[in-house]
Amino acid sequence: MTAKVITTQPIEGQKPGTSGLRKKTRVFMQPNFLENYVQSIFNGIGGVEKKTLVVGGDGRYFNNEAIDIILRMAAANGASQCIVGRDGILSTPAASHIIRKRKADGGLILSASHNPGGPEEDFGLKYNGPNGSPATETVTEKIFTQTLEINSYKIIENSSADLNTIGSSKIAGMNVLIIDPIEEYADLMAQLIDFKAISAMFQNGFRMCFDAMHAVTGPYAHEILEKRLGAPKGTVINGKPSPDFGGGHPDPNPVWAKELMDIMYAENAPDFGAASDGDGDRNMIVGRNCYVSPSDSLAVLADLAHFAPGYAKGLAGIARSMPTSAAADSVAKAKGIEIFETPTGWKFFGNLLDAGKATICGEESAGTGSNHVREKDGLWAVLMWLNILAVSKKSVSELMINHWETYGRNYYCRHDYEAVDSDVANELMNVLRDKLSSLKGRTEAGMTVTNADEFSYDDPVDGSYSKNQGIRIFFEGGGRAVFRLSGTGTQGATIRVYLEQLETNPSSLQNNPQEALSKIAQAANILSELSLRTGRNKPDVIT
Ligand code: VG1
Ligand code: CO
Repeated sequence: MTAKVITTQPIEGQKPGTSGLRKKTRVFMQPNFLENYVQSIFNGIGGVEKKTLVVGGDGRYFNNEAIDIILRMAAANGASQCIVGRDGILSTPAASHIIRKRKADGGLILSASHNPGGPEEDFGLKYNGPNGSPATETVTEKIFTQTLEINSYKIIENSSADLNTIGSSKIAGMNVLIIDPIEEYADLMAQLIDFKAISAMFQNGFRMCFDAMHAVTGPYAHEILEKRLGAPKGTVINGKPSPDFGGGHPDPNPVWAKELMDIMYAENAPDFGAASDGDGDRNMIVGRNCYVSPSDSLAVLADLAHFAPGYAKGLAGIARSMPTSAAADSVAKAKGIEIFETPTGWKFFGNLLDAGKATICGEESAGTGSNHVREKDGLWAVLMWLNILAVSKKSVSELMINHWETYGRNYYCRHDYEAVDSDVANELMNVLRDKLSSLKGRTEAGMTVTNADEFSYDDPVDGSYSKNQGIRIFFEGGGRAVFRLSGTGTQGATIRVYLEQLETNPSSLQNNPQEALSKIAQAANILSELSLRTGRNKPDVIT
């Protein structure tokens, strides 16, 4: 078994986005597409000779074929070992944990996350560094440069590893170690979270529904919730990972997790509902008749994290992505700790976590996590909520009302316009960018603009600078609208419009968010000319 050097040439469109490279599965399956990208990752990180890599994915269509290619390429490039999740499956947070715990040199995670899977849907691949964090922009830039210059890749032919059996085998000189990641992940959770308090709560009849959405967290949730915490069998629904996620979008929001929403808003609903996404890093939290917006969830977790043993000493700081609401800022202010505002994407939190500046991080897109790994972590967030519910002995809606009464409520929602013609979307952003300086003082739909800018970020740890990270329009009275183009879509452009309004009047804390935000939505539409330019009168998805 010797390494073959295969001649290739650059393939267009291999620029990593918000979270690695995502494309239609068919594109990834084209000759040399995956091979070029994997070799470019290896080249971009200075080679993999004598290195140990963690490899695994969310089990979507093409997962194991892609792992087979990656292993043969890693062997041909001189890696000493690849650690692979059994059956080729690793949740994203578990992959991050395994990289850190086993001191690997990095990892390759195969997932398009919340995007649907299947031969006609999406596939993705991203590289995480030795700290377990998604590669920073400096590294993804290097990888991208390699994709433009590549002329050959190395691969071992005619060899493959058995991914289904725990233990070691060899591809050429490289060791392939198949592990069961669930134990290791569950043990980590048990260190951070008060499992005893949660078990007691389940024993007292607390009822929960966890929707794994046919995605990667099913086996983890069965193990932790039903086995270790003693929740009744049937607590986890859709718990068997499937290559096309049962034909749905594994995106835990009220639209795609409708089955769970229906359960939680029915008569005799359970006390607590939760869901996670394709690769297990996102979460949705819903109480009985009470959906918790991800930005609010971050704020509550940050506020009450000390209920969990892993955070009993308090937090060093909180970090949130820019479009996430300022609910967490109010908590940070009250606690006298620092709040960091980063561009969208978990890769921007890695440095803050490594430097000990932030303990808890979150994004409005249903991602929350802490310094226990370097990815957002869906099940962790769910367990933190359970811990808080068990210790506080309050319901989700009681906790939310308490929170709003203390800090005010940041009404929040996101409108997504999907599969918009890319030229139209870019033009909309360009025109809006050009008129930012003239918006101040303008009033539309009764909302007066106090400021408008384009967000950029100076990383306080490594000094790197990231520009063009979203257009912000601020309104009198604490309102805000943000415009961004998605960096994870695979078809045309997705325009995301993020709407927020702070409310402190005690009698207005329990209104319908859509109504509370309707004036800002109107003003945002007029100022951006969104309907005019796209011909769309309503968003495809509201979360
Ligand atoms: C989206 C979210 C972002 C998240 C990213 C990856 O990116 O907005 O907050 O970090 O997905 O999440 P974008 O560029 O499409 O807005 V996951 O769970 O899909 O890895
Ligand atoms: Co995800």
